[in-house]
Amino acid sequence: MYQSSQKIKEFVEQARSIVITSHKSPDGDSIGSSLALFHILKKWEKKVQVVHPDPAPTFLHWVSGQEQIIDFETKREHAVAAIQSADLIFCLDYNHPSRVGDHMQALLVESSANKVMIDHHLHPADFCQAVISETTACSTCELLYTWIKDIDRLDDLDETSGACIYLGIMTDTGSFRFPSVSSATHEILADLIGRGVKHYLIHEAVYDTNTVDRIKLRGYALSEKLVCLNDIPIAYVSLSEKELEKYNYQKGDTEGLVNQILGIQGIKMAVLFVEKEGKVKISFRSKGDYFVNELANAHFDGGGHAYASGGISAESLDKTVEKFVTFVKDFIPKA
Ligand SMILES: [Mn+2]
Repeated sequence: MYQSSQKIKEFVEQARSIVITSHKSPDGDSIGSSLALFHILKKWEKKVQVVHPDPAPTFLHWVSGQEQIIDFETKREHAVAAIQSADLIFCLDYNHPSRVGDHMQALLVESSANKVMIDHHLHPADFCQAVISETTACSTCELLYTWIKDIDRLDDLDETSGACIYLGIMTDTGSFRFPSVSSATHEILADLIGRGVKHYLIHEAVYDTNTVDRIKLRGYALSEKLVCLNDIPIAYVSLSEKELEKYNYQKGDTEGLVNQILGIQGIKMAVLFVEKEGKVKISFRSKGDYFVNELANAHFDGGGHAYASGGISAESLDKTVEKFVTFVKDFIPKA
């Protein structure tokens, strides 16, 4: 990693116009890493712009610098101009150009700028001149911090950029609970708090943002719609478009609901079916020797990680659930 770190530092020193990009459907790690790097490069008096494929979700609007993100969806001309004039492009929290969406991907691929990847996802594609790709890292923010440390510039991290890094680590680790969290992760967090980061405000800003409708929808889903299958440790919830409307559904309102189902004692696989625009979106979560990506892949046109996958069905909500109940039996590990 040390060699790549130095090379990236040289790229930055030579660059006249830097663009920071990240993947579609921004999350805490993509926004956090992009804006942390943005604040640092500003300190180095670099010309730097952040260009993302689509706008940040409202629960991340508080992040310092968020309003300066140029998103390709609503500020296309500005975004195109920024990418075309860049001589250095950072690709943060993704490792394949397709992750930025068709239109932005074409621009990215055509650009003759040097490209730098900092990422922690599996199977990186070969499209960057300098790469930090560590699939065991808990987040891109952790790798970004390590880069800054490697090039001996930790003194430039302050409360603002530190909060961005804290955000990415917190959201990508389910608040520091996943196996990807190491002692090094906690050392980084301790250092960030030492630099003035108010960790409790970040937790509040991200997690204490429920609307009354959202809480009621989740209450309804869990009290009225939870189904635990007989004799097997699998539970699911299905929600129709009508039910969502009743609670004035907003994008993100069912976020994390599937994890709550997985949190039931003894449950090894949790599934959430949500009817949207005539299709059914499916979220799978699991633990132990239950691997949901195989099921998602075999029957629901999906895939993902072993313990967290997604799928889609063009059949009705009822039919989809019925199909799931039938096929899931083939994916129960033999004792
Ligand atoms: Mn990430």
